[in-house]
Amino acid sequence: MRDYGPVAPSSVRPLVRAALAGVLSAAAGLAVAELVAGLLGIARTPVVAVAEAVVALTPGFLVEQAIQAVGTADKPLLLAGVLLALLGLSALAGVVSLRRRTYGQLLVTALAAVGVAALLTRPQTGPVDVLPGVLGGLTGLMLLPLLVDAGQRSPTDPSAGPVPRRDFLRVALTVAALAGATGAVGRLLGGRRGGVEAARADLELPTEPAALPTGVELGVEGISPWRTPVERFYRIDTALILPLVQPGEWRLRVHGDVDRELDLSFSDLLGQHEVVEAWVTLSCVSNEVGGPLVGNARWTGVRVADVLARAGVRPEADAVRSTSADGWTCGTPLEALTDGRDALLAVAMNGRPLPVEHGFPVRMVVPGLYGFVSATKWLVDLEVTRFDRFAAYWTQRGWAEQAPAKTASRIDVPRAGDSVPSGPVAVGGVAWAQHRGIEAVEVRVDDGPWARARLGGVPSVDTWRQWAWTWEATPGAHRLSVRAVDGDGVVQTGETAGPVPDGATGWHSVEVDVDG
Ligand SMILES: Nc1nc2c(c(=O)[nH]1)N[C@H]1C(S)=C(S)[C@@H](COP(=O)(O)O)O[C@H]1N2
Ligand SMILES: [Mo]
Repeated sequence: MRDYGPVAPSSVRPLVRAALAGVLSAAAGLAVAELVAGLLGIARTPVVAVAEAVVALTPGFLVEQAIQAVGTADKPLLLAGVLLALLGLSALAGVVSLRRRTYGQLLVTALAAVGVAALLTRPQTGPVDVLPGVLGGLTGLMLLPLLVDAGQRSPTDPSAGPVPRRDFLRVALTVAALAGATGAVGRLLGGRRGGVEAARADLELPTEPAALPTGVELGVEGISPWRTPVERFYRIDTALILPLVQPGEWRLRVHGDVDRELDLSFSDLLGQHEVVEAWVTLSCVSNEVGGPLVGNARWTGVRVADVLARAGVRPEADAVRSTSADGWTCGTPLEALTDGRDALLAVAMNGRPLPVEHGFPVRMVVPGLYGFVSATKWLVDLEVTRFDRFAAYWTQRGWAEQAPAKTASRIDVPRAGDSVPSGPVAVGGVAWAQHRGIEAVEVRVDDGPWARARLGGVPSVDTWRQWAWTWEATPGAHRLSVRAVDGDGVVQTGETAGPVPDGATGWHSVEVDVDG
C-alpha cells in the first residue's frame, strides 16, 4: 500500500481536501444506493434502514421522549442525524487515507457493513434488498482513494507541487454533480414505490385484521404460529425488479376459450363479485423436507370461479394460464379453479391489502397446489386454454406441468442440535396437506414405534395444523422423526426425493442431545 508520508502540521489544505474527498465518495455511494433502490423497487435505502434500526434498538421510553421533544420532526431529524454521522465518518475516512489508504477503505467498508446489516434486520428483506447497500458501499470504496489522490501532490512525481486548487475543484464538482443527478434519478424512480405504498395504505377493503379461529394454537413454545405474520411469510418469485402496480391502473383481462372476454378494473373486481375470505396454507415446491417455504394466512378476495363463470368457459378448456405484470406465467388446472374450493383472486392477506412483495394489488391463491402452478402475484391476465397448448414459466425450465401440494410435516421444536434435559420434553410443529387435510401426525424416537401427536384445530382442510407430543426423553443422542396422515388416510411417504420436478418427499427428523 502506498503511503503519502507525514503531513506537515502547518498545512491544513491536504486535510480539508481529503475530508472533502471522503464526503464526496460517501455522497456518490448514497446516490448509487438511491438509484439501485429506485430501479429495483426496493422500499428502503441503507440510510432509512439504519434510521429504523436506531429506533428499534433504542429503549422505548427514550424514543417516546425524543418524539415528545421534537414532535413530527422526529423522522427527518433522525435521518439527518444518520446522514451527518455518515458524512462525518466519511470525512474522517478521507483524512485517515492520507496516512494509509487501507485505513480509509476499512472505515468505508465498516460504514457500508452497518448499512447492509441494518437492511438485513428489517422485516421482509431478502438478498436483493441489500443490493443498494452493497453497490453504494463499493462505489464509495472505489472513489475514496481516487478522490484523495486527486487532491494531493502527484504520488508518482513527489517533486511536483501540490495539485492546483482549480484542478481539485473541477474533479470535486464533477463528482458532486454526477452524484446529485444519480440520486435525483433514484429518488424519482423510488417515488413509484412510495406512490404504490401510499395507494396501498389508502385502500379501503371489505376486510378486517384477521382474528384467529379458536383452537388452532396448541400453546406449545417453539411451534410456528398458526397464522403466519405477513412480515414472516416466505417470499419466492423471479422479480428482481418488483412490479409496482397502482390499483387505479390495474386491469384484469380474461380471455381465451371463453364466450365473453372480460376487462376488469379493481373496483369491477370487488364490486361485481362476492367478496369471500379463506384461511389457506401456501407452500413452495422448492421447499426441502423440514424447510421454511410454507406459510398460512387469511386471504380475502373473489372466487376465480365467479369471474370465469361470467366469462363463460368453453367445454374444450382444461387449464388457465395466468400472467403477472412482469410476464411470469403459471398454468393451473381449470378443475381446481372451479370445483368449489376457495380458489381466490386475493386482494388482502391477514386482513390488510397485499404487501407489494406478495403481489399487490391482486394475486391468485388456490388451496391444494404448489405456488408455482397457482399463486400468481401481480396478476393481470387469465387465459382459459388447454395444457397441450402452452408451457408455463417453470414448466419450461424442467418443473412439472401440474403439481398438487404433497403431504408434509415439520418438527419446529426441539431444533436440530438442541440439548434438552431428560424427562418430559415438548415436541411439536406443523403438518400440511392442503385441500386433503391432516387426519393424524405421528412421531417416533430413533427407530421406535410411531406415537400419535395431539393436533390443533383447523377451520378447513386447506390449512396446516399444529401438532405436539410429550416425549419422556432419556439421556443420550436421539433422532426424532415425524410423519403425517392426510384426510384420505394416506400416510406421508418416507421415500426421499428432492424438490424437482414436483415437490420433495421424506420424513423430517432432527437429532438432539438429552442431558444425563
Ligand atoms: N408473478 C409471480 N408470481 C409468483 C411467482 C413468481 O415468480 N412471479 N412465484 C410463485 C411461487 S414459486 C410461489 S411458491 C409463490 C410464493 O408466494 P409468496 O412470495 O407470497 O410467498 O408465488 C408464486 N407466484
Ligand atoms: Mo414456489
